[in-house]
Amino acid sequence: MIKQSKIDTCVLIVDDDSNIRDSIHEFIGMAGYKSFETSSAEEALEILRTNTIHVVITDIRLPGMNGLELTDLIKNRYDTDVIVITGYIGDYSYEEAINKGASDFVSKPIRFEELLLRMRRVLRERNITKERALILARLQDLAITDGLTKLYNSRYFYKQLDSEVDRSKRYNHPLSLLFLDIDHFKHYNDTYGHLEGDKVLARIGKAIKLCLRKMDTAYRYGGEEFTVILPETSRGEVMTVAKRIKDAIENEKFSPQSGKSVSITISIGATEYCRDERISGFVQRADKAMYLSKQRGRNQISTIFSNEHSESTDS
Ligand code: GH3
Ligand code: MG
Ligand code: MG
Repeated sequence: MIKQSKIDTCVLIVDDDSNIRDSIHEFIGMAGYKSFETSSAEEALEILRTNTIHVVITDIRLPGMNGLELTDLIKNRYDTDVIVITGYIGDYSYEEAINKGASDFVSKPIRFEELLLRMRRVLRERNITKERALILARLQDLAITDGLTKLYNSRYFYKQLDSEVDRSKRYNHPLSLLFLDIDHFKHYNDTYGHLEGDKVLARIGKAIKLCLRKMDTAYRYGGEEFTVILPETSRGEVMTVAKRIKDAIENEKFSPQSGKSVSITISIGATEYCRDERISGFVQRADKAMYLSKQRGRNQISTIFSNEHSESTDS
C-alpha cells in the first residue's frame, strides 16, 4: 500500500492576499504538512518547475494569469492535484473549476478545518489512484509473463509478433524469428524429476535473455519451447544470435544430483520475415526449421528462408 507521510507531502499556496496565504500556510503547517507560498500564478509555475508539489491550493482571482488558467497548465504538465478558492460564490462555477481538472473547490471566507478536510480527501484519493495504477501494472505484467521462466508468455508472443510484423512492413526493415526446443527433455525429467526440470527451464530463460539486445524479446512458447523475436535482424545476422544462444545454453552446467554435472542442448530453427506473407506462415517456417534440427540429430541450428533451400549448422 502506498503511504505518503505528511512530511513527504508538499503543498503550494497561491493567493495574492498575504494574510490568507500566511493563515493557510500556518494552519496546514500545524497539521503537519510542508508548504510553499506565492502571490502569483507565474511564480507558482516556477516553483512547480523546480519542486515536487502534490497539491496546489490556489485562489481563482490572481493578478496576471488567473487560478483556472493556472489549474489548466498544472493539469497538462504535472501530476499535481489542485484545490481552487474563490471569493465570490457564483463568480466561477464549480463545473468550470472541475472541467479544468481541479480536484476540489472551496469558497472564501475560508474555513480552515474544511480546507484541511478537503485537502486530506484529495490526498487520500490521490494515493488510492496511484495504488490502483500500480496494481493494474502488476496485473498487466502477470498476464504477459510466464511465472517459471520470467519470459513473456505465448499470448504476448502473438501480440508482439503482430506489431513487429507491422513495423517491419511499414519501414521495410528486416525481422527474424527463432524457435528453440530443449533436446530430450522428457528424459531429463524422467531421470532427475520434474522439479529439477523446472530449474533447467528457469535457468535457460535467463540464459536466453542475457544473449539478447534491448529490442529483442524472448518468450516461453510452450512446455520446453521458446521463441525469440529479433527486430532489425536480417537472414545474414540471425545465425549469429542463434549461435550465441545455443553456446550459452550448452555452457550452463546443471547439477540435478550432488556431484553430477549435466549439460543441456537445444535445437533451433531460424527464419526471416518475408514481405507481405501471413504471420502464420512466418511462424510455421521457424517451427519447421526447428524440427529440421531435430531430424538432423538435435543440438544444432537450421534456417529456412522463403523460396530457399534449408541450411543447417552442426554443433
Ligand atoms: P525432443 O528432443 O524431441 O524435443 O525430446 P523431448 O523429450 O524434449 O520432447 P517431448 O516433446 O517428448 O517432451 C517434452 C517434455 O518437456 C515433456 C515434459 O516432461 C517436459 N516439460 C514440458 N513442460 C514442462 C515444465 O513446465 N516443467 C518440466 N519440468 N518439464 C516440462
Ligand atoms: Mg517440444
Ligand atoms: Mg524437446
